[in-house]
Amino acid sequence: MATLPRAVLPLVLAGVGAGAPVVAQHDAARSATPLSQDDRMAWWREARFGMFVHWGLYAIPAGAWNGNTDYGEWIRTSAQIPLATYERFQQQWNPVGFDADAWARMAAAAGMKYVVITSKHHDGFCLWDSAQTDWDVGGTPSGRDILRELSDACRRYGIRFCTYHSIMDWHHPDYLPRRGWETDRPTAGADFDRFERYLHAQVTELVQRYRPAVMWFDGEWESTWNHERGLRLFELCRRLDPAMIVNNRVDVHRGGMQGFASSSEAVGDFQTPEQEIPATGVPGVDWESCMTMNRHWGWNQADTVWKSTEELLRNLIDIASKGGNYLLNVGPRADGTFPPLAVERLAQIGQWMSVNGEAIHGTAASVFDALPFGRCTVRAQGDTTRLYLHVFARPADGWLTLPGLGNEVVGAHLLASPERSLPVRRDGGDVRVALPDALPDPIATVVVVDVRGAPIVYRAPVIHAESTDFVHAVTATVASASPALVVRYTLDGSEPSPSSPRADGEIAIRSACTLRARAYHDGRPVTGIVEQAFAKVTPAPAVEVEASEPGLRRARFTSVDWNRIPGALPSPAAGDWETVPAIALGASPGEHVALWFDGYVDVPADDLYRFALASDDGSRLWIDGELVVDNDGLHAMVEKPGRKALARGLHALRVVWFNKTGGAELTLRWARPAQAFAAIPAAALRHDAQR
Ligand code: FHN
Repeated sequence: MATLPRAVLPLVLAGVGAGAPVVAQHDAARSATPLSQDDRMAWWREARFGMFVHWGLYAIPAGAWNGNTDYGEWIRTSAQIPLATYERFQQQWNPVGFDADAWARMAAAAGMKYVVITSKHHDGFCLWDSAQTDWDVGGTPSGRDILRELSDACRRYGIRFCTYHSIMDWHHPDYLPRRGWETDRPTAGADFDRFERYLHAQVTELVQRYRPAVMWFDGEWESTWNHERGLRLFELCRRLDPAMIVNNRVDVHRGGMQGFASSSEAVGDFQTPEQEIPATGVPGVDWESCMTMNRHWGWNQADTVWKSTEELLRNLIDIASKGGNYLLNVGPRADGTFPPLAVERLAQIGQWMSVNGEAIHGTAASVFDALPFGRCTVRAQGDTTRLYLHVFARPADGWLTLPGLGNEVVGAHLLASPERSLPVRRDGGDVRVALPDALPDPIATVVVVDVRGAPIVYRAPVIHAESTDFVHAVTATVASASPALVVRYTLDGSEPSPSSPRADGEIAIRSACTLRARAYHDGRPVTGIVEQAFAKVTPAPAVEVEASEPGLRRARFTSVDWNRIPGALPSPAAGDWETVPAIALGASPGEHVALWFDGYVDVPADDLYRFALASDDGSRLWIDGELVVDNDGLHAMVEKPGRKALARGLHALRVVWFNKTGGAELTLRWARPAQAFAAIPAAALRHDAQR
């Protein structure tokens, strides 16, 4: 479905430049009426581009320790620096070159609409004078309140002030787990609930003192943090400031660096891919790719591997063309100045944005699939739509082809030269625009194409269904690329025609068939035919069990060093088995551990059952000896699907899970057709009666 720009709240934003009026930090969103998600996200979606700042005590060693020069903000634990040694940096903290206005001015000039600064990174050191701890700038010779100076400067320069805040804390005595190598810091007396209260108190300080527009959590992946704690922290943020945006790392479902939550219970206002750009956007889902300019987040003076301005700008364009935001990082030096190579890139980005910023800010995702010449961003403009074509590579014939564009074209020109129209012609279902011989910008020249009405893209419709096989029935839908197209379908294998039924809603399928569909515009077929076969399947028969008892049997293996589940599982001794009521890990499962669940699932009725197996690290699900879900391997929390047609009665069920190190999670859910996923009830889990 074409993704059109969402309504953007009229924002009262100051112009760029010292002395400009203060930005109304949450605008209309601060009104007493309940805030809609669109209201909350409006300025953020309009922004498209922000600055990440990783700054703290780790900038003092600048990435070097004991002869190794490849450290960054993780230096305290990567270099295994004892706490007492690391604490000495606090007295060396003296950022005499820190100029918050200079930072804000560079961000604004680069076209960045918000700044996210590390209020506290994993080392626990706070860039404000917190009442909760002395491990902060208040205890340094300079004593400067970095967050106060930067938040004030952001307001002066018309950009939003935001804070990154790490849940993981390598300094606080109540935070667990300790680093594996930190044998000199006893855990006796450590109270994680007390740490959670400390965390809440500091977040409350940050919001009440500095009013961040975004709370960017991180460090949520260790076993002591869980969904319940994340939900409490998210709800605290909502209570403190309903207009404040909170990322998905407040919770535990982001699934590693790909950053998109994998669970329906996950909370957070936007998804957070890191150091990567997703292949496509996700209509209706807010997301932001955070990336470095070189190879480190925190300042590393030896890091010479800097991305070019071309790469950084094309990342911004690619991300915006997928409907996402780009959070580009700067790691300031210990004295508070930006590295010169970062300053240079920000200025060059700013030059491009000063000409082409309207092709980024306030735009929505492309209405096309891949474009060989570059990218597209979109802006609705009343009864027309503006397409911004970002040309990375000039086609050999000098023409840009817009595949399947069905709209009438109002006009086309270079964004930089609106006075000069470009030739446009229709070529069947495509529109083509002639480029001038010389493209003004080698990184990305923006061509504007204004079209009448909402975008109409003659892209083939997409068939969706929970499953392509079924026992009783299955429901299918056919999605169109544009609301201006009519999709017609057949179920008897014949070609759709203008008189075939419209695929406007759910299509019930009760017998084996092939669904065929194509799109029409003004009665004309304008796409090819898509098709999907659906099969009626016979449920696997239930197994005969002489006698069974409630619960599953579970065996625990320790000291395992698996990267994948072995083909031949170790044989548990009879005494290693215990009976459990559910497929769950229980308290603190630990590391280098594996669990084997064995027994039966009591299926209530003949049907096609879908399964969702989620785990950190690997897991596999067998039903009646058939591998139904393979979620094996070393990974963060990831959910994988599977399905099997099962007759009413008992079916053999086996789940194997392992955790090598770090986070440990395991959930298995199931669903019948058109039902939501849910945990398998304890009453449905049984095992052979003890012989
Ligand atoms: O461990 C951090 C890392 O230091 C950095 O802050 C990035 C930026 O998002 N986040 C974590 C790694 O995912």
